Amino acid sequence: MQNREIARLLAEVADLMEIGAEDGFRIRSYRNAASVIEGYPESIADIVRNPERKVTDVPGIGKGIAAILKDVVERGTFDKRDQMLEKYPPSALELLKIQGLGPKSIALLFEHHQVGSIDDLERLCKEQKLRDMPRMGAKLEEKVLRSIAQYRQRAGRFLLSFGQRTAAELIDYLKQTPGLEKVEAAGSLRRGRDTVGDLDLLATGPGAETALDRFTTHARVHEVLGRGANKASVRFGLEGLQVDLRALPNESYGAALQYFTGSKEHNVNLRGRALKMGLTLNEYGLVRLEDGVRVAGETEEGIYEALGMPWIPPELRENCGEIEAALEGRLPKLLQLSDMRGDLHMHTTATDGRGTLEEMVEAAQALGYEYIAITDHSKALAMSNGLDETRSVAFAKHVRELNGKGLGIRILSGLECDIKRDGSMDLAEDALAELDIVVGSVHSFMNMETVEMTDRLLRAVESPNLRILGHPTGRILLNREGYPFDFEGVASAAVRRGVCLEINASPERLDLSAAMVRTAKALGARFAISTDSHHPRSLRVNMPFGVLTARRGWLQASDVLNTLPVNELMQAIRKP
Ligand code: DGT
Ligand code: CA
Ligand code: CA
Ligand code: ZN
Repeated sequence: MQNREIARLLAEVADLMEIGAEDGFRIRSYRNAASVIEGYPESIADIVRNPERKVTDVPGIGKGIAAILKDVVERGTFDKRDQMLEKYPPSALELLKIQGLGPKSIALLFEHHQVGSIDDLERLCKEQKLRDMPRMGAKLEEKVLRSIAQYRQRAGRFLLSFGQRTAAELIDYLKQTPGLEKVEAAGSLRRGRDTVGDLDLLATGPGAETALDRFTTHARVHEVLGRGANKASVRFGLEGLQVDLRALPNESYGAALQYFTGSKEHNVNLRGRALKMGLTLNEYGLVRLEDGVRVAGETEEGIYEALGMPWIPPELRENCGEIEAALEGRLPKLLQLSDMRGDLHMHTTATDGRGTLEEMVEAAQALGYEYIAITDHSKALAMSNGLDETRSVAFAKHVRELNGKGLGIRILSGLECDIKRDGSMDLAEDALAELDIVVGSVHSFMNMETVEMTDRLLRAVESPNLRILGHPTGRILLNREGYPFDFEGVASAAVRRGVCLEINASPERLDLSAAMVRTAKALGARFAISTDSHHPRSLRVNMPFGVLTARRGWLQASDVLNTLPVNELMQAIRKP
């Protein structure tokens, strides 16, 4: 069992215990253990099984959790979990994912109405029964109904980062099949969508059919959904992500890659174009209608070429004008990861980061960056030990001294300054003026009405020291919608004020979304792609997600602030 799966079991039981209003101390110890295990570099199951090791040597794992881990490794569950699942159905966990309902409310609903599923909850709201419950009201019914609709939309989808990890694991495994020539992922994963529904793997070579058997017998396959002569579908891992694998002949591999990469809308448009040229396009190839001769199919490039256009990068294949642009020779020269020369949003141990300033600098140097901005939180985030004016000014001075030492990388003193409820900055402007760069972000009071939130952000971009609007919508993928505001209005104000919009590269955020990036670009916006790292390794891990999102938004290197060489960057962010 993988660390991630063990962590999930613990976290789920903690959630159920929360619904059961059990001892907070114990709940916290489960959650802490889950977070330690999830981030632990070695396999916890291996340590538990190894008689020469003690799992209690892992920091944060005590005797109680160690006993649970032994149970989990031996039988896939543990006593407390069995107990909790007797008391509450597993579907109760789903209820926790509905925004607006905390564990206390769920416990109440369970007690009074035996609500065990989302459907039950929906019915209760529609029958207006929530309003009779303690501390609930008609407004909550509305909110819960909205949250349920949103939940259903995202249910069954997974973060791109999770899809990529799973695909990489399976591809590594399948590659060991003798005679397999190629295996790669198509579908939304290849297009770089922020979430994926399922994985679409393609394989070719004489070993491709053997690979199907290897696939369906993988140790983490929970269910084989189907197995045909050249296709198999499975549910993979505890999360139950569906994965399809297709075995293909070499001569139609390119056609299949094109077809299964999608998007569906892109393919429909492309097929229409083919028909006008007297050609038919499907997953087997591109064929001339009059005489049935195959004109392309082995490679994707060959297909696009035969249709009179250059190869279109998968990130653009959403039928948003890319085919027309390709035909007219005006596809953008998309941003690449290697264009990135620095990172402008990260945290350290001074607030809620896990790496010291030195460790972050080292990680950035390993990436060959010219500069990084350290942007810890400001004082409004008291729980994260955010910086006040005094600490912030001292930090700016410290960074000036560090840069005097010739580190080979420029450190920018920065701050992720909270945007307060009224749109003013959390720290006084004269303190902010001491810093090289200020990222302004909303972290609180996200439930404002559209007009108020718009005013708040419009005021924020007027701050003379603000350079970047951080994670502009506040969304958390598969979890929380962004707050509502007039995006075009705020983006236009940002353009006028020379404030960049962040593409937050954390795979849970990807905020702005690709669609918003494209809208803002049309308004003349400039962007910063930043990892929001809370750990040194995130500098490397997150950036590709930000770049993918930018590419999906049609961005070129010139649209992005942190592709600039250090001198030009310092010019671009200088004080008026
Ligand atoms: P997902 O899995 O929901 O994140 O999104 P996709 O784009 O991976 O969609 P999926 O897995 O249903 O199908 C993969 C690709 O296969 C899709 O992007 C285009 C192609 N495809 C699937 N079904 C159809 C179809 O009915 N018509 C056409 N033209 N293409 C299809
Ligand atoms: Ca898919
Ligand atoms: Ca699929
Ligand atoms: Zn933030």
